[in-house]
Amino acid sequence: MKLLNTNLSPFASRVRLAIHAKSLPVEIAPAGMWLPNGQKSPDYLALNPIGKVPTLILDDGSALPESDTIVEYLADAFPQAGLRPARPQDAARGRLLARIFEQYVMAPGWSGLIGQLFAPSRDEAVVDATLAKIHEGLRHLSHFMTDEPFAVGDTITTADCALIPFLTFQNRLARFHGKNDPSAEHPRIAAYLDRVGRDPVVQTLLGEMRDGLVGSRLAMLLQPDERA
Ligand SMILES: N[C@@H](CCC(=O)N[C@@H](CS)C(=O)NCC(=O)O)C(=O)O
Repeated sequence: MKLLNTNLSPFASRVRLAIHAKSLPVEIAPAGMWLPNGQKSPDYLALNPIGKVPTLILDDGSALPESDTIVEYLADAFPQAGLRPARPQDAARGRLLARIFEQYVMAPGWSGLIGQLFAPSRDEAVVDATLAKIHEGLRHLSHFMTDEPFAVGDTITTADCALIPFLTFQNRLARFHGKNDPSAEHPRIAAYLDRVGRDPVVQTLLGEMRDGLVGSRLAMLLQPDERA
């Protein structure tokens, strides 16, 4: 199996966290280097016409796009790895946490913040309105989070694979716009990020995401002390 990857992508990072945390036998290949012209090349689009990263190439050569689907596939393909909690109610809460983030935080929030990255001048009203939606979604997320070591239980599961890269990337977006980390305003989420940030595998992932930004078109998301 081969993951067509870009390190800075929070979506590809979702899959890499699953691979790293469970030492899954999946080769990680740069989407932009493996194929000429990267993810918009005819070859890549033939595999994944959506043209987004990541894509997982299965052993039979077929292509699986979409980070949530890929992680769920890995959980099914390697059941012994424990990517999905064993108890149905725990597995459901894990899916719920990832879904709340995608549906009620990312969907109403990210296009506004990302669009403003490239705007000739920042529209504060758009940024503030977008952040208000993000905070509403984070309040919903917070409601269903617990004080367990990871999102569900004491090991990394599919929910962490979504929440850790997404929350971290979102904090970078808000910082670029001169705002506080959205996660910092939600104590349960802030405590979660603090806890998981001490895990060596998570540290590796966050380092990869940071390094992936260097020299990229999103390099403006690096903090001044990360640019050296
Ligand atoms: N829903 C997709 C989103 C993937 C996505 O948006 N990837 C970005 C990289 S962070 C991308 O490939 N963007 C290029 C584009 O949209 O043309 C997933 O979960 O995998």
